[in-house]
Amino acid sequence: MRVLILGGDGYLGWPTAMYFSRKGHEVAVVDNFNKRKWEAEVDASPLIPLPSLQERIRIWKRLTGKKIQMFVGDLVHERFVARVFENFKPDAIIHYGEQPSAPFSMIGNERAVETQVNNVVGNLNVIFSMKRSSPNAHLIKLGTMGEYGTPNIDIEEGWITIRHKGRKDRLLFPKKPGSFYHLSKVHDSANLEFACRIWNLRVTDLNQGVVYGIETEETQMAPGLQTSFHYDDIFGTALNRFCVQAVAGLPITPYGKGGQKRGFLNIVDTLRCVELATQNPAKKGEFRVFNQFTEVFSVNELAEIVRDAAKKMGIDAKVKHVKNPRKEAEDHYYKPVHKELLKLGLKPHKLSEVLVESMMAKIIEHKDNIEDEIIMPRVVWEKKKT
Ligand code: USQ
Repeated sequence: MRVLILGGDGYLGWPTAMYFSRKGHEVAVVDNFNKRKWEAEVDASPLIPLPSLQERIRIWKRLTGKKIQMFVGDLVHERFVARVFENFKPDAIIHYGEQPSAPFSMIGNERAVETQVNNVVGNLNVIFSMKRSSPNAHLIKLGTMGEYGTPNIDIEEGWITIRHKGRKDRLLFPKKPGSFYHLSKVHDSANLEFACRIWNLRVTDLNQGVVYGIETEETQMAPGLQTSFHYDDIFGTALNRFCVQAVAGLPITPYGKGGQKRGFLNIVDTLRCVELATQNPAKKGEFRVFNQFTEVFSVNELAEIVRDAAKKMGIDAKVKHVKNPRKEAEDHYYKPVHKELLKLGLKPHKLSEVLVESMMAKIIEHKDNIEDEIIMPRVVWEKKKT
């Protein structure tokens, strides 16, 4: 297959590129390196310094003999996206190329607009390029479980049949997201569903949970092939942050009561889920949604798992609840369905202490790089007037 990966320089994009390339597919990556710019602007360096994308592609070619093509440009520029599609002619497009952080989108007016313009306009340009030059290609779009929020009912996979006043219809599942970032993904989903309906495109929206992990088989094949691993308050996610906090001798920080539940999955399972989606494409005109996570944990449970794993490694980590910078339910019902990827053959790598220990062992190798001052939350959802 000819696989086009949008956001190929990112935490998931780069491991995905190597994964598909190693399996013999023709791979091209697209990136504008905005994420690196945003990281510099908010002072958030990855734990392990990252070679440029060009350099990683060269290392990969030297190691495997396989070429990964690279297009540098911005998805919000319609002509750039059109040129990439006309030039590469993808069979599958894996779209990670968006601003991925909820706190970043909540810094203020400018970042909220930047997030939504970047994500929504970029996605629209992808849709139009598909329609014009690759109408039979399959788009695998990274959405998020956060689109649904935490409703007091079971969460279905994208769609729900509603009976109302004696009539019924199959509709997109109601959305109640918790940040302008998560909202950008809701808008993407609505645009994609509409495009499938009117132009017969085929799309799989992967409503992914919080990803954790630092390594995949391919990132371990040679020095320099690593992916970006963040632990700061803006681009770092819960479990990754907790592991770094434990290694740094800092308290593990559940926000508020810590009863917030989320779906989680290992980075290795992300790659497999994306592969399963490409191997089993959506039908023409179908907007298909998979809830992509393997386990549900509360933030408190995660903190305890990390604390216990740290103890086994001789680290006496402490859990310290901090004031929640977000506006979110801290004690709630959470039951999302996640059957479709299992039906296609996903064999989850569950989170166990062993895995947490191996993550921490890797973090210990780079302990000297940890910057304590970028760990505590700096962005609040609502500034209280004093
Ligand atoms: N949290 C803490 N302590 C911390 C960091 C986070 O208690 O030190 C809590 C948050 O308040 C939240 C939960 O952990 O309740 C998850 O937060 P997160 O920062 O790990 O993840 P989130 O902001 O939800 O976003 C991440 C990715 C995003 C992806 C999303 C999937 O950054 O790209 O879409 O996970 S999901 O959460 O399912 O929407």
